[in-house]
Parts: sequence; structure tokens; C-alpha cells
Amino acid sequence: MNPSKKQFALIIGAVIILMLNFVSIFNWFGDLGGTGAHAEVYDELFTLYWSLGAAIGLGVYCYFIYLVTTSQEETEDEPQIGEKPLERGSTKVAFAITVVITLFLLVLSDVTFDSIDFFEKHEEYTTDESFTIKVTGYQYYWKYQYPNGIEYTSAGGEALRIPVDVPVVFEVTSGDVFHSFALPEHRIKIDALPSRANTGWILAEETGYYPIRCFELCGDDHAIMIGNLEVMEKSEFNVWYQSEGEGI
Ligand SMILES: [Cu+2]
Repeated sequence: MNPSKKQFALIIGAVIILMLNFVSIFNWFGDLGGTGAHAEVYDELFTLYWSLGAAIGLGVYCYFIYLVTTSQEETEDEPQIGEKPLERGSTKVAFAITVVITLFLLVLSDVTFDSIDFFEKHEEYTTDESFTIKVTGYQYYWKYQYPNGIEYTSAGGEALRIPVDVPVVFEVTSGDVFHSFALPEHRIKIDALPSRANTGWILAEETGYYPIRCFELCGDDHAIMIGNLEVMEKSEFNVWYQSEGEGI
């Protein structure tokens, strides 16, 4: 049977969607944009999900195109009332697909739970140099408190300073409504709630300035609740940390 116009349109549509998928995959592998230890873990996880999803998608599209182009008119085994349809499909193929999908899900679960452990168990990754910064969200700025007493806010545009290559823990709360303390480039987001402290950590591996954003709609000026993270060389950070700390 030659494909009808409708079938031909379906095939072209499927091929275009498939090509768009590949374009986005290539873009994705090109530059993920993140930095730091969490970005590596998160981006690997995302790439794995993407790759397995793409493999399944490719299989489905190929099968779809195969069916559309090769299916025959099937009139002889149309089920009649009171009659069972003839057996179709293959038990072996169905079993193989089930095994493959089960393996995919097992791999994804394993890697996902490992990643969750990495994100949540900061005590396993912190070192002697590590310290905790208390971050408190307010409408519409962040307050930072260091262990040695340094305290300031993002309201004046001052960056949150941390040293490079040192795991730093953030203990996040809120002074008013719900906020969410997010470092998008470092792939971390911690809920800032007035009722409890949530913790998270990062290991910055490159110096520079990175955005801090509020990821919880918290009021009229939520959009301008922005700040900067400055990842400094260790020596530079220590000079700042000690000199600022003395005056307090
Ligand atoms: Cu906010």
C-alpha cells in the first residue's frame, strides 16, 4: 500500500520532530553553562535522563514510521462481536521492551538517589576549611551572617563572598514570607521559610561573579530580589574575612 497524503504528512511531521530533538540534544551537549561540584553532578544526571529519553524517543519514532509505511489493510481479522481477535504482536518483543525499560528505570533510580545524597549530605563533603553562612530572606533582599560575626545584606549591591575550592554550607531561613535562595549557576536552590532552617552547600571551583536569585514569588518586587555571589581566591578571601571581622 502506498502511503496516502495524510500518512505522508505524518511521516514528514515525525521526521521534523525527530530532527528538532537532535538539534536540542546537540545544543545541550554543547554548553551546559553551570559551574562547581553540584553542576557536574546535576548536569550528568540531566544528560543521562536526556540520553535515555532520546534513545526511547528514537525507537518510538522509528517504529512509528515503520508502521505507517508498511501497514497493510487488515480486514480479515477485524474482531466481530462474540469473537476474539486473532493474536497480534510478539510476546518476545514485548518481554524485551519490558526488560530494557526496567533496566533504564533501575539505572535512573540508582543515579538519582546517589545525586540526592550528594546534594543533601553536606557533612560528608565538608572539610576543615568549611564554614556555614546564615542566609535570611527579606522582602526584597538577602542578609548574610558569617561565623566570625560579619553581617551585611544584598540591599546595597554587595556580593556574598566565599572562597574557591572550599565547600561552604548555607543555612537558609526567612524573616518574613517564603523565599527561595537560588544559585542557578551552581545548580542549587534552598527554600527560605520563616518557620525552619534549611541547609544546602556548594563547592565553587572557579572564581568570579555569579547570580543569586529568589525562586519563590514573594511579593511585588520579587523580580528585583537579586544578588551576586563572588567566588574569591582563598588568600584574597582570608584577607577580607579577617579584616572585616576585626571591626565587629
Ligand atoms: Cu523572595
